[in-house]
Amino acid sequence: MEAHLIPAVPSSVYYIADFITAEEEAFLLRSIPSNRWVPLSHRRLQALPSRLTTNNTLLPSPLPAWLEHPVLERLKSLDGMFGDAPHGINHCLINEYLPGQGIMPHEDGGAYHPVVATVSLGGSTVLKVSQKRAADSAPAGTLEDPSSGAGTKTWRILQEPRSLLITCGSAYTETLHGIAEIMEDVDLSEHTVANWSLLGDRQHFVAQGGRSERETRISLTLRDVKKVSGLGAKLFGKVR
Ligand SMILES: O=C(O)CCC(=O)C(=O)O
Repeated sequence: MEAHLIPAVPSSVYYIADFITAEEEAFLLRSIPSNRWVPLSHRRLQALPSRLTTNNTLLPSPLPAWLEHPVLERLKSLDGMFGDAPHGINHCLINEYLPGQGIMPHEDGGAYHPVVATVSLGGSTVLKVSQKRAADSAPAGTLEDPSSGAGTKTWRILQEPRSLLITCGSAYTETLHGIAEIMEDVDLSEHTVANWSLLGDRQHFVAQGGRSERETRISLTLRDVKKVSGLGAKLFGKVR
């Protein structure tokens, strides 16, 4: 995994270009249930196997079979990234962003084991990662954009379709992440993109003059919810 570590960003964020093939991407896009979307004002999402209860507990149910190959299988083979997670991986949040849509800077918080894997499908986007300020150490949830804070360190991570991003360690606990609500990401270069050297197709962005028009993007964010209600923990134990 060391070869995939994004330099300069707080430790540890890994980027793997072409984590899945174009055929696998098409299979995943076909498999996402069309009747489970929850519309939000700026995007839509669905949670598999279900949303967490009010006290951040997951009800007992396995992840759908279509996530097993290639996504879960391949994640399990990544040098024990989820090795310390109590159940392996038991939750997948699916976000869909149309051009111009994004997500406010936030942290994923304490409901999850502090490792998150994001598989990107469809379009490219820039994830903005920023160092939390003291004032951001509030309870987990959606936070105001900290980019106006003087001296706040930020990094840009370009997520190509079919890539995998893994965030853990102090990057999980000490940073916020968000996606700007814009139609096009601009000024993409080795000087402005933290994972430039790890991109699968840098030339594509160079040829576009450092610009990338947003297209519909779907992300699968895979995590381990720490609290599973009693029966579930026994029936659907560690996914390894
Ligand atoms: O779509 C993404 O890449 C980010 C999703 C995200 O921030 C989240 O699910 O908490």
